[in-house]
Amino acid sequence: MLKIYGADLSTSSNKVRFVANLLNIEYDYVRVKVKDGETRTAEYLRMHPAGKVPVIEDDGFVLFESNSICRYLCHKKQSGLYPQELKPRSLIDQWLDFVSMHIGGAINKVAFNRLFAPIIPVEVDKRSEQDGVNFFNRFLPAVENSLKHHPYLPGDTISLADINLLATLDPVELAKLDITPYSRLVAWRNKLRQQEFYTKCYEEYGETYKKMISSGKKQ
Ligand SMILES: N[C@@H](CCC(=O)N[C@@H](CS)C(=O)NCC(=O)O)C(=O)O
Repeated sequence: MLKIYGADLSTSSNKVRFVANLLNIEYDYVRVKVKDGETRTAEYLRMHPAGKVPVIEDDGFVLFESNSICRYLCHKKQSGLYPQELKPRSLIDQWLDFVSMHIGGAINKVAFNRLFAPIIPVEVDKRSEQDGVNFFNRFLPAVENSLKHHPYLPGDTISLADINLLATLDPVELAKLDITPYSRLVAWRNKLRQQEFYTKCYEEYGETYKKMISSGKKQ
């Protein structure tokens, strides 16, 4: 059976679980305790040379990087989430790259400084935090605009690009980033967050987050 090595606070790990759930792929979820050094063991580093989550192991085949893993799972199931046709697929790639690079990059800067730095603890980098807020405000309108033209990010049907954006946005409330000015994005997100592929995973994830924040510990 497919094994997903991940951590509850990892949006990249949750993205892989969302896709596996959507594709009805059965999996064993292996919770990796990052703070206890489980990603630094020789055994783990053989799977991921930089010691990150997520990683999958599928019948002896090992793969890391969440977007690559999601593409692999879609290929395997020949899923319309990531279709074969050149142009629709390229539009999905475009949004995968844009969201991971620009929106994910912005949220990571803010979330690191507002949520994790005080807990680790390391000094908060105010400049990096502000850069994150500025990039977030600069790049969100591109997504809102795309949702003006069709119900999902690249087109009329749900795609891998939507799942990537959904997972990427998960920490916005905790990081105090405001998405309410983007009404189409908010409606799109609310619709997807009610679906089982998401709720199944988010219930545990949300609980872990709350515990982490209230106990001041990183999981
Ligand atoms: N681009 C990677 C990001 C992987 C990543 O940064 N994972 C984080 C959790 S979201 C991690 O493993 N952090 C622990 C560490 O860097 O030691 C992906 O999408 O898989």
